[in-house]
Amino acid sequence: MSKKKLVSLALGTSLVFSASFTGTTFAQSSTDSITSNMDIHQKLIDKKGPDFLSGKLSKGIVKNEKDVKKFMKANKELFKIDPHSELTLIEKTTDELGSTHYRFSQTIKGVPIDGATFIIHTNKENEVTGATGQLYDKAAKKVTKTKSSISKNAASDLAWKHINLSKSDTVVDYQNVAGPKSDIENTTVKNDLVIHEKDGEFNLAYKVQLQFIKPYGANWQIFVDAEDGRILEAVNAVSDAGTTGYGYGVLDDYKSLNTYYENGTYYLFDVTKPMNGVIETLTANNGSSLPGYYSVDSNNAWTAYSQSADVDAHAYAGKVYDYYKNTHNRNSFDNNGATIRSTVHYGSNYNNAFWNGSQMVYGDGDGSTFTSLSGALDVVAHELTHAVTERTAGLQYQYQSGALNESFSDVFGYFLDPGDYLMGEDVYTPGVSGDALRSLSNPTQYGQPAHMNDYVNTSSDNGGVHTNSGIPNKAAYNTIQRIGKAKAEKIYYRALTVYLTPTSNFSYARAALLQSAADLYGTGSSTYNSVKAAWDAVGVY
Ligand code: ASN
Ligand code: ZN
Ligand code: CA
Repeated sequence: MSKKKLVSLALGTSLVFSASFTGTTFAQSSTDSITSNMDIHQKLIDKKGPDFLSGKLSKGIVKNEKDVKKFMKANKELFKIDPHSELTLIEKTTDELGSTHYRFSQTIKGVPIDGATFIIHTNKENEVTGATGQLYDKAAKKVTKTKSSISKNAASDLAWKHINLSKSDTVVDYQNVAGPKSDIENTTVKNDLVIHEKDGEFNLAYKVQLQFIKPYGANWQIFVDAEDGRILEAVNAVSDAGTTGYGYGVLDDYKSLNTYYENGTYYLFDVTKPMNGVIETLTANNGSSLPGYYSVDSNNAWTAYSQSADVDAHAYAGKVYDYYKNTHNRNSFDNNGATIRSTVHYGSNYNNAFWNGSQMVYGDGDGSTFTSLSGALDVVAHELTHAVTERTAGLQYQYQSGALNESFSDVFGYFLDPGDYLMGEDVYTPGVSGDALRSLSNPTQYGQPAHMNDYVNTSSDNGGVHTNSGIPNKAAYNTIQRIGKAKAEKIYYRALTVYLTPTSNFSYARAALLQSAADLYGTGSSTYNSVKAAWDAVGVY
């Protein structure tokens, strides 16, 4: 990238360089005659001055801070800063070899430049043998303000706001949740006024450090501009806790898993998504209290039979998250990156799965009607879509709006698992092959109506929400058959999130889907006409 320059070193009472530094250089042993027995390594970072310099750099005696600064002043071309006004001694130590290390912070009017630590090393003869670290030669000119305009507290608030959390969100409730817990119980907030450098820009900033373990392990370093409150940079220094494991699902299929390591234990805790929260999987251990306990493993190989429901709930929740994010740019069910929690092994022989308003819950089935319900991607998609519906259309869970609520969950179950038009086939009646819970293509096969003529008037099942969903399901099947999945999913997502409301009925859904088709593909387009025909065919106008 940048050209290599050989730097010649002239030895006198002090060090003088003849070359100017414009590129990253690593030059070994100057060929210059004067430097005969020198071994000089240097690495220069573009325009920032020396980074690492070693060798016998001075002949004179350097015994104290004053001498160090004098030495640096004499080599101003190299160090490029004024040591008297810009260096603050942080620490002076002498090691067992008799070397002394003068550790400085570069400061502008007493405010440290974050990361600008510079160390001068001397040997036991008090000769300078090394100069290491980072100095910013442009800082003194560029930094004009060293008094902040906003308060420290305001900066902390802005930092929390930036990561979409408040301090109270990070307090661990050890009563309810087992696992990842450490002995650090309290969230720590640190806040210091510094000069922040990025890409040659210098800004007076509050360096706010937010350290916590819930909802994910974090050591955030957030630089808040001390003049206008802008976020200059935000980095979470904790990323190494996220790990990748593997396991086998309910159908004994191999799966890679995003897990989390802490204190010798792995958790089904996925921190890899761009969420505000995480994807986490817990187990009720066949009880009925929620959320239960984190699923744990000692070696990140989730291979035990008893872990298969946990493996699938976790992996499939991630798949559904990815689907909504990648296909619809929706970040989790609330579109604000909320934590997706699943609890498996709920109850005993429990033949159901549900979204309870804040998390997903899966039974293991009784082994004949169902096996563990998280073992089916369409079931997981169905349940998580209930959460999406709740936060968007809000379809009331009774009669026609309830049947639409059910239908949208089934339809997105198909979008996630488009190999067939069946729902729940992977976990339904493990002893019988080829059957399912419901079918979009042939609702009547499982006792559902497929046309308004057969609409079931009942007060059970909240007005037949799992029965009459057959009608909009069949309309969805007709639509997908005519226009394909890619267009259909765009239309369905748009209708759900933009047009449908809590009290929408079938007729309204038809209108909402048609409007979405018109928005996306044009009124009267063949796509639009296909949606129309799909609903005509089930008798909904
Ligand atoms: N598994 C069922 C569903 O999601 C639970 C329920 O009746 N809501 O539709
Ligand atoms: Zn449902
Ligand atoms: Ca299916």
